[in-house]
Amino acid sequence: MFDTAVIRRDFPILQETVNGKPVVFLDSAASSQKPVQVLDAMDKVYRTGYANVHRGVYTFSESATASYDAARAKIARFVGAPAECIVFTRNATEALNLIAYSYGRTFLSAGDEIIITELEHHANFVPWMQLAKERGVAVKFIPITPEGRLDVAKFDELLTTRTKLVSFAHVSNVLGTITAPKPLIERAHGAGAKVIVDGSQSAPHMRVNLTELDCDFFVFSGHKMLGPTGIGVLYAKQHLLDAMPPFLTGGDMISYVGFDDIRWNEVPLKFEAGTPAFVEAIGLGAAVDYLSALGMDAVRAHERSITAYALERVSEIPGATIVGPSDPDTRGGVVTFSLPKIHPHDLASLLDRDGVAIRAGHHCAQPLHQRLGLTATARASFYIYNQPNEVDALVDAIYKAKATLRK
Ligand code: 7TS
Repeated sequence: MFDTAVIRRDFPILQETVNGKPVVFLDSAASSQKPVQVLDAMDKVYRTGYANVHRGVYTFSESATASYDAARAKIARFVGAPAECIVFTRNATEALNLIAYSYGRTFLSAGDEIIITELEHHANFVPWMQLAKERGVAVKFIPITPEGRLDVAKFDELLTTRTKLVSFAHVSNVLGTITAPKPLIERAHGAGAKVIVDGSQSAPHMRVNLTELDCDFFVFSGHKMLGPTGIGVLYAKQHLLDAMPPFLTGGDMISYVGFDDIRWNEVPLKFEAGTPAFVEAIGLGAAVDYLSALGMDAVRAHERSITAYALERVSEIPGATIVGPSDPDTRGGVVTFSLPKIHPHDLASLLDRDGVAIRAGHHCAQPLHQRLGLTATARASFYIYNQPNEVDALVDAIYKAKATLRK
């Protein structure tokens, strides 16, 4: 296990104060903070070797291109995939839209079915509902159990030869539920369907090996895993990338453009039209180096332990209801809860007075909140830099807020 106190020294923002209090940052599921190693890697490109990639034959362009390619290779190794199968996007949302536009609109037609789940983030919900509207495809939902797990028996009932795509989150950003992807992937493949795993909340927090997992598509965002904003990843099996038409077209994604004919570049470049966010990709490469040096099993063990402590402490608060599985072995580092008669936005504002940053609202999962019978919840989420005394600060601030609101 690593020493959180040492890690915190790498994060300048964690030395900041908010409203005169040391910041207690408990919103990493929305976006994580960045270590100096990532900031420096990006700064170095801008200061010492910046030029557009895949264009010049001069030194700056060649070194930026080499660093961009090296970042792709690192990220591929990090998730156990070949580098050709890693497409850079802006974020997980864009990666899911890419699949829906390119794969979905080419290979799905009226009468086909897509299975998603009730616990999805809007990013893995809205693109499929749009596709359904346009193409007459049906979307079905794997329900959740009262504990917030996927009802796998229901999946077997929904899965038919009409199912063309199955898409689900590896870890829920609200419930924390770690879904068990492997059996779902095997069953979906048995029925001839392709599988998308939304790894937005798993890739930052646990070891992921896509060769072992054998899903067809996997998506995640760099900014949730110590990297900068503006860079995300789509993984897809190479034969699928080869078969899929481009999503965006223009420069860089072509091998030949003439008046008579246009030919696409090889994958993954076929899906990277225009100047890519290569400095951000290099930053994400540095983030992956940082996480790899800690070891993803150690990252997971740290989060499991702080989540277990948070579940214990928050559940002791009178009236607090925590959603999602109670067993920390099967949940990621998010603790989402509600308190009777206190709106989560009021709670979050009062907590901010004590320097405690949590997220309040529906967390881009309105259908899930409908299922839970709640309009909004409060969420504390953890990462490598959080420590148990921050859980104590959260709980103390909640008691203070309850007293202020006399609830
Ligand atoms: N999928 C899941 C499971 C997520 O948690 C998120 C972001 C996304 C997709 C979309 O990621 P983006 O980088 O494309 O925006 N989740 C959250 C959250 O829980 N709070 O803010 C963003």
